[in-house]
Amino acid sequence: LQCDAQSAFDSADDAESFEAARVAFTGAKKGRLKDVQKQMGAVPNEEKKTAGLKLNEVKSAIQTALETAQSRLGGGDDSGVDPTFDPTLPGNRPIIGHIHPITQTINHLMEIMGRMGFEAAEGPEVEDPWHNFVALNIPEDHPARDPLDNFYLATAAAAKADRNVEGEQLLRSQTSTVQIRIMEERQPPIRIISLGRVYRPDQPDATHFPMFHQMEGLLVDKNVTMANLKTVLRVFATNYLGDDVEIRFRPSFFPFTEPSVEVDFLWDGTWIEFGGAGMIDPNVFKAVGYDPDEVSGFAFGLGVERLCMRRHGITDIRDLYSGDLRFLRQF
Ligand code: FA5
Repeated sequence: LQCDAQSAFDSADDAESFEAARVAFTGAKKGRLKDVQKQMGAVPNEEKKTAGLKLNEVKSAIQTALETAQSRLGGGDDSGVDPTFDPTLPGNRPIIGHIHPITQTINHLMEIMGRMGFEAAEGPEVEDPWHNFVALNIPEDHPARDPLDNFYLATAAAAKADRNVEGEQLLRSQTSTVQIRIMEERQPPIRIISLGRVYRPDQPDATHFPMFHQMEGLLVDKNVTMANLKTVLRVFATNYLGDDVEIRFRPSFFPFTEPSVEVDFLWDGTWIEFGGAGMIDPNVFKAVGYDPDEVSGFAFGLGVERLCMRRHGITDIRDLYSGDLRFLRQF
């Protein structure tokens, strides 16, 4: 038995043959050592001592052969620990991902506006023409409703004809829709912001993308003036872009504000538009059931991507949506 075991362990050259030898000789149930042990009962009393000593000798010789084979094959002890494992080396950092720069920007903007008392509100991305246009004083024949400037949801007939036509619903083209939804639900005073995605069939370039985010602001109360609007936008811009940011207001036109302005910041010597704003048009107040002689207010809609780009020195909006981790990991 001892000779058989010795040669079996000596000739074991991989984990499989080692395991076969281990089971054959030292296996708890069918191992040959076990068989011999079982036969000890039949040994006459006077020979028991000698036989016992011999058995122990064989057992320890087999155990030695087993351990020699085990360490030769690299198993070391059988604690399951890889002998090449060095617990003092630094570990591999698990890849857990991180928050997208636009989401980080949204959280930052909410925090700044929150300090000025603006509460965050939300509205749906699939809208009806009432909230996206009509209540915002954009009549049926207005060019802003053109199918070429909006993503209308296909009606069955339009889909069949493969045409994008003005239909029941569309992907909202601006967050100004949320102004209407909030005013329909609540009474003044109101002070909210709404941050979310909007969609326009714009040709992508360094400053345009067909899906982007806006931060809408709405404040309605008594005796609100254009000076209040300009102060809020200035305080916001210096908080987010730094005390030395230069911003300017240009006269403009939006159907839902009167007067209206466009707001620009200076970036490396060039004025870049980052939003539109103005005093709420009386027709909008009427559409939501407010009395324009009783209340006044302002609204603004800012491009979130452009703010994020200016703060972080990103020169192409498309980088934000390329999904390139080498770019995204920098934020
Ligand atoms: C509006 O969308 C108005 N709703 C803003 C407004 C709100 C005016 C409340 C008055 C009162 P405009 O179309 O200019 O305005 O868009 C606002 C900003 O969105 C732009 O200044 C720009 O920063 C951003 N923007 C517009 N189109 C794109 C685009 N394709 N990609 C990225 N950003 C865009």
